[in-house]
Amino acid sequence: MGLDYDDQNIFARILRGEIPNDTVAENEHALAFRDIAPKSPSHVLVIPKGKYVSFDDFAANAPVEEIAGFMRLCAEVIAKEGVGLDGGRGFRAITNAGPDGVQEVPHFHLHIMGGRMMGPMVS
Ligand code: IU
Repeated sequence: MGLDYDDQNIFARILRGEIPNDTVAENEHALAFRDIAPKSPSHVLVIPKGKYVSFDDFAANAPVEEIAGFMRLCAEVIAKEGVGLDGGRGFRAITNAGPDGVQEVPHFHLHIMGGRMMGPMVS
């Protein structure tokens, strides 16, 4: 593990089953669930089950099997939501990190958003 991790953050509590979530897909290494305040018709968060604060923490410190499991779950979500380029219209995948990235929840998560044309990337 890398950066200091807050065990009481909301996604840690979701992973422990203390708070319900609207699960889209799950595997050994990651969980995907619908964002509680969706900003697009399809808005899914994919989180690793390990304790990683942010993308840089995950990319630097997660074992490769965890990274692979996480990425494969992202692919499953994209296919399930019908937004992949093999038939769908595409999507945006973003992650916010730290104060400048305006990250609210300090457990690494990837937003996968689709179902509408996205606006400018930075606002
Ligand atoms: P951010 O990348 O950390 O800024 O985004 C956190 C997201 O987590 C944000 O889109 C919230 O709507 C979402 N979320 C959630 O899905 N369930 C929760 O209980 C809480 C936040 I708190």
